[in-house]
Amino acid sequence: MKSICVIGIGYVGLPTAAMFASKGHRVVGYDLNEKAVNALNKGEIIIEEPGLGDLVKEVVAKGDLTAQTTCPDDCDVYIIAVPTPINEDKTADMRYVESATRAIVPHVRKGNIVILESTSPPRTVVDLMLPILKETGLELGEELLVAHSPERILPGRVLEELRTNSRIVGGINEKSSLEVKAVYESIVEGEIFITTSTTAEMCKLMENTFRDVNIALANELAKMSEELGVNCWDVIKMANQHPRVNILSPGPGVGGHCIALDPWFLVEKSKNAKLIHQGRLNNDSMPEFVENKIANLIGGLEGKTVALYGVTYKPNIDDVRESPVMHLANSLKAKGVDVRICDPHAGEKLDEDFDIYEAPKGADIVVLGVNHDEFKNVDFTKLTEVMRSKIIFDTRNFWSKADVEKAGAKYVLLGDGTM
Ligand code: SAJ
Repeated sequence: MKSICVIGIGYVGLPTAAMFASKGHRVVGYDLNEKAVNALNKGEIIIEEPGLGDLVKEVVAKGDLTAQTTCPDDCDVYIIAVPTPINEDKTADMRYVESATRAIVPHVRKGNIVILESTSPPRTVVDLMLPILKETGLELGEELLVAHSPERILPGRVLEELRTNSRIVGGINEKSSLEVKAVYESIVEGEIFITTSTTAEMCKLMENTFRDVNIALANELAKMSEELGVNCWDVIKMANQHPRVNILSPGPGVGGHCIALDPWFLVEKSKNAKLIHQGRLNNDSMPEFVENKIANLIGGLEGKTVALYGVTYKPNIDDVRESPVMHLANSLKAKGVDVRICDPHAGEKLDEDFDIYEAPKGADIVVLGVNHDEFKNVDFTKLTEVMRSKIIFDTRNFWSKADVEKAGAKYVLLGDGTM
C-alpha cells in the first residue's frame, strides 16, 4: 500500500483520491480551496456526482482519506489533478500545473512518483514540468519517476469509468511508465497502455477533439438542413444505420470543461490544426444560431419573455462551466429579454430558478436547452396554459412533437428544416 497525495480535489482529483483510499492506500488531498478541504475532512462533497458522496463519507470515516491546504512531504506518489483552464485568447492557462509542480519540489524524495492527470497541451511534461522537477536534484526517470496519465472519466459516470475504462500511462522513460502503471493497477480494471508522455498528452486531446469535430459536423448539418428544408435528425438516424457512420447530435453548442476547451490546446501548439480550429468555431456559433431562431419565432427579442429549461452544460449534472445554454441566457438578458430559468440540477447556484410549471408564466416561448430527466414527462397542457404564446422550441430532440401539438402548442425542433 502506498501513501498518495492528490493535488487538486475537484471533479477529477476527488473521485481519484477516494478510489485509491477505498483500495487501502493512505490518501491526502492537497488543495488551496479551504472550503473543499474542510468539507472533505467532514466527509462531505461540494459537487454532484452519483455514488461519490457515499464513497467519500466511507473512506473519510475510516481515516484513509484526509485533506489539507499544505503539501504533505511523506508521500510515495504525487498526483497532479489541477484545472487547466483557457485564457481569453484561447491559449492554455498552465499556472496551476506549474505551481503544483513547484509545490511538490521541496517534498519529493528518492523513489517517489509524480503523475500529471490534468489535460494539458502536448509537451507539457517535457517542457514545463521536467525543468522544475530537476530542481529536486534527483535523477529524473531513475530516482524520481514521472508520467502523464490523463483522466478520461465522463461526468455523471465518474466512479464507474475510473474503474472500468482503459488507461494510458505515458512515462518519461520505461521505468516511469511501469511504476506508474503499477500504481493504477490497484484501481483500474481496464487495460493500461504504456507510451511516452507526449503521446499520452496527444491521445487525450485527440479523444475530446474527435468528439468536438464530430459534433461540429452535426451542428453544420443542422444549419444546412434548415437552409435546405431537410430534417437533420432523420438524416442522422438513417445515415447512422451505415456500419461505419456515427454522426453525433446537434444542439445549442458544446460545453463543459473538456471538449469545449481541449481542442484549443492543439490549435495553440500546431499550425496544422485547421479542421480542429474550424470545428471549435462551428460549435461556438451555436448559441447565437439558437438565439436568432428564438428571435425569428417570437418576432424580435426586446421586451420578450423566454422560459429556458436546463442551463447546465449537459443533462443530469449541476455543472454550468462553459455551458453554451448559460451563454445563451446571458446574451438574451443583455438584449432585454426576461429569461425565466428552470434547472432542477443547477438551480441552487443561480440567482433565480423557477419551478417547471412556474417558469413559462407569461412566456413567449419555452426553449429546451438541456434534456434533464426531470423534463421528460412534463404535462404540456399545464406548461403551455400560462404562456403568452404557445411555442415550444426543442434544441435536443427530446420532447414529442405529438404531445406538444396535442396541447395545442407549436413545436419547433432545432435543425428540422421547417424554418
Ligand atoms: N454534445 C452534443 N452532442 C452530442 C454529444 C455531446 O452537443 O452528440 C455536447 C453536450 O451537450 C456537452 C458537450 O457536448 O455540452 C460535452 O459533453 P460530453 O458528454 O460529450 O463530454 P464531457 O465533456 O462531459 O466529457 C468528455 C469525455 N470525453 C469523451 O467522451 C471523448 C470524457 O470521457 C472525458 O474524461 C472528459 O471529456 C474530460 O474530462 O476530458
